[in-house]
Amino acid sequence: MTRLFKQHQVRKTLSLDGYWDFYFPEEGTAIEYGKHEAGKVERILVPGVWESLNARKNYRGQAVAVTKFVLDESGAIRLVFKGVSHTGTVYLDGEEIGTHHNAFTPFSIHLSECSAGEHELAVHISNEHGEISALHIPNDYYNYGGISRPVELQCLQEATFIEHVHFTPRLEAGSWQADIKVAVRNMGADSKGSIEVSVAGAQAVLRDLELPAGLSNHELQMSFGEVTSWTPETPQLYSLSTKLNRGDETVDDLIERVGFRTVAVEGERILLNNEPVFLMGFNRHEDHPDYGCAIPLEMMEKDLQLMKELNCNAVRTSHYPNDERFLDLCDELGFMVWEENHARGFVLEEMQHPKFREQCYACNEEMVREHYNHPSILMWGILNECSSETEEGRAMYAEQFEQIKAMDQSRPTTYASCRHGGDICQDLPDICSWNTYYNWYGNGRVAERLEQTIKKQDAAGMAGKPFIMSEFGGGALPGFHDPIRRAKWSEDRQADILDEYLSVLLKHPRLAGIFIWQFCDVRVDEAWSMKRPRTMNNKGVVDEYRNPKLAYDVVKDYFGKGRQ
Ligand code: ADA
Repeated sequence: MTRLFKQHQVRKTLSLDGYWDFYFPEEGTAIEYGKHEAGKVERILVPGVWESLNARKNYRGQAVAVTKFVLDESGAIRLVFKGVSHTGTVYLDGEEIGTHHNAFTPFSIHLSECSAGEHELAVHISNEHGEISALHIPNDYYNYGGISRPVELQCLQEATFIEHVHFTPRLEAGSWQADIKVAVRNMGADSKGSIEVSVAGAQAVLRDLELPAGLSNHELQMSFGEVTSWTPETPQLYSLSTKLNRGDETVDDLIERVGFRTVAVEGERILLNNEPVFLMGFNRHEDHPDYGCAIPLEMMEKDLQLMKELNCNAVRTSHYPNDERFLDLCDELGFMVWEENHARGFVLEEMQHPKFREQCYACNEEMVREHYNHPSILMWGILNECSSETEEGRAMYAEQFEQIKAMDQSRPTTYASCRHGGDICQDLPDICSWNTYYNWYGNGRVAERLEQTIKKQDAAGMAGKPFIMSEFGGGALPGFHDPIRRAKWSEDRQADILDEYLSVLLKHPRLAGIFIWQFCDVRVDEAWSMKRPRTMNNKGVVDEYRNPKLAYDVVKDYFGKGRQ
């Protein structure tokens, strides 16, 4: 299942999930498409990662994944990959048809003609580090290999189809309006058609539209009568149906799910539907020992139910765009989401990787374009803990914020900084966010250190803007207890660290939100293993199997009481 709702009634879709044949090289790390059948074959369930096989637990390299599908009728098609980890080149019947970098954003390939009958679809996949990727580097989480999110075949009635629709709600004098943008891709010759949009009982039609070859954008405004606003307490969703018509015939459609809500920043507060909100939640990685980053839907739901039980209202998708089914669940369950692009902890030299700019640009574009309609996403984040203390780094932060604002003016922006010594980018985002580990990496007192951070960063450009504590926490090895609660890595010490933090943060008037680092323990790269016992980042409040640690009840209690 690629989404939690049906996206098409007219366009035919076929899931390509299921067993795929993965060919691995016998020795070394290289395998070539075309000669792959000489390799060793394993069947892997898609979505899935090869690390789910014990024999491939530590395999970093390449594979060729192959499946077959049958087309009943010839015609235009679209292949949609929701996530290939991390770089994939796609072949249809032996011919290269596309390539994509970055595990955490979807991509699609459209073809104006594909014959009826059986076809072979193959993806040459790599999860290697080095030249190939500026974003997937050995990191404090694991870069898995595989087809980690769903794959879908779409059979188009014509070579013209609705590529995406963006819905932007506005609240004007107490009544809801919306700006709607429809992007139509025409793979054939210039033509004409009409677009019909319906949502929440309202309808609009754009008639006699020119649909030139390539991509064309069409805009309209709509007004609404009685609708229920989307809030964490009332996460009301509406179906937005868009049809492409030729005369009386509907030749293509796209259904999205939207919510009526606005997000704004006013002084130090974040406003949802003009009311201040306080974000209280976790940083969450997509990670599980059995599934890697290819978390099944049921597991995503379980994570969110646990977060509900912990009285959270928010989640940060650290450190990359998440599976859209997770975002669908957040929309339904009323979570407020900070979604961010894929970049963690780059020093300047890493930001100067020859592919960094282009890969970040693509990631931002795909993230905003594909996740635009989720009402749960309240803000876009970029470049967690990158080089915001240098002029060169600043230029990249500025450029990426500009790129995002050009695509979406309806959401505020932020980035999580740890450059306490000399961050020079605090003027760039709408919201300033800081990662601090006052009583973990250091032994400071939270109350005192927080005042110092606020004073310093207010002077450096944070004054007058919302301030989010985007990370804080400490590590605990599951089952390790220290009766006198002093030992680092004990569950007791972790519980005390969070207790001290939460007692201070939830009382402090300057904060607009807090995100604990982190929800669950996650696997890290081998390169991090010497500072990460068990080769895991152990700062989860639940372990990697989601079993609660001592800190669980502490957090539940504080979040239950909320802001003091
Ligand atoms: C950083 C970083 C996280 C994680 C954390 C930690 O703040 O953003 O990804 O590495 O530190 O556990 O130290």
